[in-house]
Amino acid sequence: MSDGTRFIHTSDWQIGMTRHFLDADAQARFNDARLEAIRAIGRVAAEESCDFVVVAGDVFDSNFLHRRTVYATLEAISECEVTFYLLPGNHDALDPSSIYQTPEFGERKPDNVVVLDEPGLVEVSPGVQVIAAPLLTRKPLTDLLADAIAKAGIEGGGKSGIRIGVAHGQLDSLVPDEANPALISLASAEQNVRDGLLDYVALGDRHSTLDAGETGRIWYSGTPEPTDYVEDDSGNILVVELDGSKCRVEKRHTGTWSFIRREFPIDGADDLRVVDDWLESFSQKDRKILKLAFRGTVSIREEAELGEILDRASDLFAAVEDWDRESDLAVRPDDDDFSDLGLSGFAKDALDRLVAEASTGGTDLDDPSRAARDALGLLYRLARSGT
Ligand SMILES: [Mn+2]
Repeated sequence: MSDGTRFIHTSDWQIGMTRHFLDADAQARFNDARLEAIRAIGRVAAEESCDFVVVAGDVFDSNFLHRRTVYATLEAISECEVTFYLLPGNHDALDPSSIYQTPEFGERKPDNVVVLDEPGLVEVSPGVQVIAAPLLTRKPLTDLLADAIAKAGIEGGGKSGIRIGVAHGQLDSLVPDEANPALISLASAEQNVRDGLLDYVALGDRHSTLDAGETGRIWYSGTPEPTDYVEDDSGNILVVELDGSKCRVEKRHTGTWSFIRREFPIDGADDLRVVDDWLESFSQKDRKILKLAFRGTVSIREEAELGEILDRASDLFAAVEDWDRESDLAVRPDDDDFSDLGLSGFAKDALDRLVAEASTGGTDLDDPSRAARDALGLLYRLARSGT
């Protein structure tokens, strides 16, 4: 009988996730990083002499992935020396279309993979049990952790050994949304911990790491590779040690990608240098996804320069997105924007008309002055590249 164990808690691998702002090359690197995370987990498990790994849901981003992706996932796990217990989450629910029931998964499933495909108790190592709460449908209608505990029939009785709850979904304390019947009750999870029915609760669904509630034994691991801008602490796994009455949880950073949002005030050429320096300051740019907003007023010349800076960045970084909602950049033609371009004749006439039109203000997409400013920006870049 065991009174101690060490294991890895991870979740939300989202293998196969696609992001619309990544081009084909960047998407391929993003996919690779998610597979590399599995190998990183295997290395940490070996270093820390972990007994097993629990993946608390959303191993796969979808039930409909190319079999190449399924193969690659299972290959990566098979290279690790511990057993991985995979819980179906909402993205990879154990419904009739489940990826876990496809021939490609079944035929290539290595010996060190166990799918937690039924609610209830599973012995994962001598004296250590998991209470699994798999999603059998994308949108469950009850608190599946509470259901799994009820099904396991452990309430009231004493226990020997160690018991770990594994579930996927939001805690009611985090999403006060009474309309969602599937929220996991934090109060009852904490009560089960205090009563000694559960020694630890491994949760998935939130992509940021979180120590939930007061017990120090109920955690979201977060995703091992970031998936979005809104995550405040993603790219981690947890090494959990349960020993007698003690619980120690150590966060280990595994993420190699980052999502970064940033807003810049722009009011002249110096501010453009700030943007350029900030972009240059990053290492591993090909694993950084940026969303940028600019506020202020620029001349046509400065707008064109900003365009060049961003064009270059978009070929250096994994992606550079426009943060439209937060952007408010007014473009004002200055007389000296075009004086050194040496335009004459009909080009000069067109230039003068565009400048007059552009000066009428208006920022709506269909405003003629905006079209005139865009045309001026293009003229500026074309004329400059021709000189
Ligand atoms: Mn997820």
